[in-house]
Amino acid sequence: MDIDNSGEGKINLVRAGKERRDKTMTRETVLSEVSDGIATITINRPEVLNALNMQLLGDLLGVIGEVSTDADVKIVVITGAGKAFVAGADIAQMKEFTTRQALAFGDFGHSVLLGLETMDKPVIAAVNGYALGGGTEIALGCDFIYASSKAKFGQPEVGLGIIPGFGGTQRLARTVGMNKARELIYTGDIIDAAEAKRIGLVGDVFAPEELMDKVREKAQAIMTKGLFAIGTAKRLINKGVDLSLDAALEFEKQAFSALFGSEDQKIGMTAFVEKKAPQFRNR
Ligand code: CO8
Repeated sequence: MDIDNSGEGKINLVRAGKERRDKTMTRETVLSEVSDGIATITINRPEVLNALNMQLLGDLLGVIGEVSTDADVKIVVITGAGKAFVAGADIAQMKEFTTRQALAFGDFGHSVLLGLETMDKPVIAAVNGYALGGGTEIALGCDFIYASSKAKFGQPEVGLGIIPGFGGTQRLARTVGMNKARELIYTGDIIDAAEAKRIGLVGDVFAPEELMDKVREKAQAIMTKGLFAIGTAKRLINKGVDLSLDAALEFEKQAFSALFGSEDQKIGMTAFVEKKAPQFRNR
């Protein structure tokens, strides 16, 4: 498929048919392709290992908005062009920031992460190479992470005289525990994919040439389930973590019972009783 890299952010329907719709929603530094219900977002500044500058964050936010509201998109995969996932925020741009500019940059980064977290569709990080600083933080904003055996993770910010500023001090601790997060952030150590899997940062590790196929296989398997229910579970997991257990359990009870008013609950349970595969309608 040809990717429209005009940078105008326009939607280009490449092939439209009853069973299959492929399209690209492309910006200058972020490519997006939708195929068979999966939107693949590729962060695309390979000449600087996909370092995040203001323009890239804006492009990414735009694409996240598009895929989250596109009815053809059921699941989202984020990866990087070239040998890196994202080697962090753009140090050359950040170097001259004032405190106020750094705050605005931080706000922008947090909006991107919240866009991934609050989207009611699963988002999988396919980490193909370096995911350092803001790169690990973007992966942490996804629902889970699969990695190439060549991937490397770390929060090296203290070596630059700053701290992780796109949520790393909070989401890393929530994912791998406070002790491990302190160790990684204080040392700036870079860990490989196997170690990232061992500490629970990464769900699974694949050979580099297999990564995207394996991630799409997992995405296809998830798409056979009730996506309305998955979106509800995502919201509960992400919101519940900041609530008291009592409040979170009440929230779960309400959401659980509300799903009995959905078409998918009738479809899923009827299919089970009739020993058929469910054809969910995601509503
Ligand atoms: N920013 C800008 N440029 C970068 C970055 C970066 N983060 N990473 C790599 N590049 C550039 C290099 O400068 C180089 O450019 P050039 O060819 O013009 O010299 C090009 O990418 C290729 O990089 P290398 O030659 O260094 O490639 P290597 O394979 O030798 O090394 C590394 C790869 C180990 C990944 C190395 O590039 C590196 O250490 N990069 C920086 C990693 C880092 O420190 N990341 C953390 C950045 S800080 C951050 O992410 C904070 C996030 C929150 C901000 C919140 C603000 C409020």
